[in-house]
Amino acid sequence: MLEKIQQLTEEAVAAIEQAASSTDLDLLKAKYLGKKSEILAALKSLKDLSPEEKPKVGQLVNQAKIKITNSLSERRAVLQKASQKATISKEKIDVTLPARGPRLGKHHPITLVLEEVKKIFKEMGYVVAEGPDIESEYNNFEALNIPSFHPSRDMHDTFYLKSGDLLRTHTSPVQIRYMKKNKPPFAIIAPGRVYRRDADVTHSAVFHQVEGLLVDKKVTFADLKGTLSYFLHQFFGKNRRVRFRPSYFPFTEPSAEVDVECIMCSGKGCRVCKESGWLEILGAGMVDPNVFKAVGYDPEKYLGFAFGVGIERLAMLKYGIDDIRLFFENRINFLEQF
Ligand code: 2NL
Repeated sequence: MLEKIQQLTEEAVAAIEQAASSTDLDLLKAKYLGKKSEILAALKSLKDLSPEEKPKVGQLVNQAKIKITNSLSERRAVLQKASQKATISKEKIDVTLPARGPRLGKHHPITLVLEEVKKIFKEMGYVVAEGPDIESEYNNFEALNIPSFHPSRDMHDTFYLKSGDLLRTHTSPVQIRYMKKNKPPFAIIAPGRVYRRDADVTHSAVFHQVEGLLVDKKVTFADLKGTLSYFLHQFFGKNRRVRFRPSYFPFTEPSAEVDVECIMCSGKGCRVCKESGWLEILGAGMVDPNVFKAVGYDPEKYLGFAFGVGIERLAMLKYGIDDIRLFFENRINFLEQF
């Protein structure tokens, strides 16, 4: 009996030292100290032993229980430490790793083109002028020699407010305001939002325009040609051909439209330039004497040239975008490309 207990104890301690997990330890505890264990059975059979054997066996069983219990808690502590160590090394953070970069936003393509156009003209000495989106009928039309029967005065092209004011249809009124407040010589550009009552694949009800105006005592059509050719060469590249065609605007005389060699086919003819090899980019002309009169300038004393350019059109050509609505939908996968 004594030998058997001794042997069980050694067996239990050896098994405990080999245990790989706390579940193993629970099983071993049940096996060696549990209700069905041989050691407990030995304790139960004490009553059948002789008086000399009883204390010896009882003492040994108690010692065995203590040994096994100690061995269990020692092993449990060892295992716990090991698993803690494993968790720590698994979850270790390398603080020397470089930080993740911030998710930077991008400029909207309209902003990029507006800034580029402004930069080119600023380098030529032009000053940026700005004005309100809500304008008077006088500043938007009358002062620009646009008679009341002119089609662009039609309700279908202009957003009118109840007050009789309107949303500016071009940024020309900014220049009217500037002329009323300042004396020549000056050179200004007026960038900003403009509004028209029509919208489709190539027209948006809200779009962006840059107009320019230079007024001085001696200004010629050659100055206009040189300035606009230089601008287009800066914007589209020095090798793009440009051409000036006669045209008509109520606020300029003579007037011209300016074409640039097609960006897509370099003049060969394609879908974008409707097989002509040319793209219409700018409207321009010498300021009409009636406009000078409307702002109180003497048309015998001053001359000037003016021009207007659509920013969406420039951006569509520069980036090869075929639907104007993409500029206003603000889908992240579109905006991320610029
Ligand atoms: C176009 C045509 C143009 C102007 C705008 C202008 C402004 C004043 C006086 C005279 Cl204050 N003219 N602006 C002149 C010619 C053409 O724009 O096709 N724009 C996209």
